[in-house]
Amino acid sequence: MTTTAPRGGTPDSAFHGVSSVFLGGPFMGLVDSESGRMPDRDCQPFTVLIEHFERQGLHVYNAHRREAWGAEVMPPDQCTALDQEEIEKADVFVAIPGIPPSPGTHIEMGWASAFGKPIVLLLEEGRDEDYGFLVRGLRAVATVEYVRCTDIATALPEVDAAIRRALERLRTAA
Ligand code: 5HM
Repeated sequence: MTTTAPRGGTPDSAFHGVSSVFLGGPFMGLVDSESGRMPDRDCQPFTVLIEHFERQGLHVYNAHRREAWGAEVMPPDQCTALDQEEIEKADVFVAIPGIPPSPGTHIEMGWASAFGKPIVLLLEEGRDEDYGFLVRGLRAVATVEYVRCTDIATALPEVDAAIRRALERLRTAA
């Protein structure tokens, strides 16, 4: 497996040498069958993270926003190819694996680890047992930092610290 310690990056990014992040998480399971969109409360963790990262000068790859929160869903072949391409391009991978597990996000975690990306996984506080063994054990084979929280909006400093730890681990390993 290769590691891809980020190089370059925009000068104004708050994370040295990092210019982009891919943000994954539960999608189709959250789309309301009547409205055809994710309810606002389920969009909130993504919008909070997207705005937080963009304020820090990062380019954010995110399918939920790209596909209008369910209103403009791409066909499977298209979103799969695009997501894999964007994860390979991104300097950092951040994801919410989800309870219940998001199938697409689990595939993406596999890609991100195989690409050697620094990974931050956002887990629900006190629910470790509800995550798959390979989610909890991903740190054994990849550069993974876990953040456990109940409200992502109040955990943003921890998310940033976890990104920095993952980047540092990858740089020292390179
Ligand atoms: O299986 P689920 O829908 O929860 O998968 C969500 C993940 O797959 C997201 O992180 C997103 O990047 C990707 N995805 C996508 O890009 C998933 C779907 C639908 O499953 C989609 N576009 N239309």
